[in-house]
Amino acid sequence: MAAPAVKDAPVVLISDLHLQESRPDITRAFVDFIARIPAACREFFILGDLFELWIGDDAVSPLANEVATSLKSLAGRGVNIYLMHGNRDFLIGDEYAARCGGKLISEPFELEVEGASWLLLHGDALCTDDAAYMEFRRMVRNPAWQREFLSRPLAERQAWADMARERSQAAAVDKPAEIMDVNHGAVLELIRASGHHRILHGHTHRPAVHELHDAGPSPAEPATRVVLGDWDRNGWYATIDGAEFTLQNFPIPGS
Ligand code: LP5
Ligand code: MN
Repeated sequence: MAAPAVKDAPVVLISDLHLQESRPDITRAFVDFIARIPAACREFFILGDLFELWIGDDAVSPLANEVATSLKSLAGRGVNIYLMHGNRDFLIGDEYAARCGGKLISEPFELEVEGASWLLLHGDALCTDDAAYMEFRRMVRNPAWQREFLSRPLAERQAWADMARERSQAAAVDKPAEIMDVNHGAVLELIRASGHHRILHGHTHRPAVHELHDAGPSPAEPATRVVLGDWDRNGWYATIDGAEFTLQNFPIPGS
């Protein structure tokens, strides 16, 4: 069956592909998706967790090469590519972004499009009820910690990353589901402090469009929180075209 067309829009956004050697079906779906991005697209955002794990740009792999080649071809079609860090691939550096023909952006990123403005994030920073994660995040997002980590041999970095994954998976078993979602107060505070009434993020793997009646510019105009889905059985993306936005998904063949 032919893959569905990717919706025509000047801005296309994805997140949470968690690309890894053990899921070649998702890598294929990604490469195919990139090839199908319509000519109308001017800006393509990857809002974190493109990779399942990233231990440094010097960890070359066929997967990293294939992804870079695919994105570089999109850049060659005149599309601006923006990469944001996720909680799995926050060690992606400028060198790999350049190999993809893209640019690293920090969060929250203000996206101004004709007719609307959006605040883009990975989403993990809003999960403030997860105290253990917040502590882990503070440690690994510290530039000094990252410099020290990246100075270690690749095999040692891989061992630390595997250990962190195991510990994270074990911790998830005991965490109530609400803790692993965004904290509503943190969302309201972000909206208040930024002045943006439209936010879009991934991370939680709970794709949805939320209307926030307690945070809009007026009671009649709710704020909007769009959550991208992770790529597993389906691939997810959002589009923005002026004041219009959509959240789309399509089946991943062989998943
Ligand atoms: O991504 P997901 O959904 O599985 O879980 C996240 C949070 N977990 C993480 C950790 C990552 O999964 C694994 C780390 C990737 C690192 C790549 C680079 C190498 C770094 C090496 C680090 C030593 O992001 C999870 C959240 C969940 O999202 C939902 O929001 O709950 O948070 C945790 O599980 C945190 C744990 O509760 C506590 C931390 C465990 C890791 C301990 C490492 C200890 C290292 C000590 C060094 C002195
Ligand atoms: Mn994530």
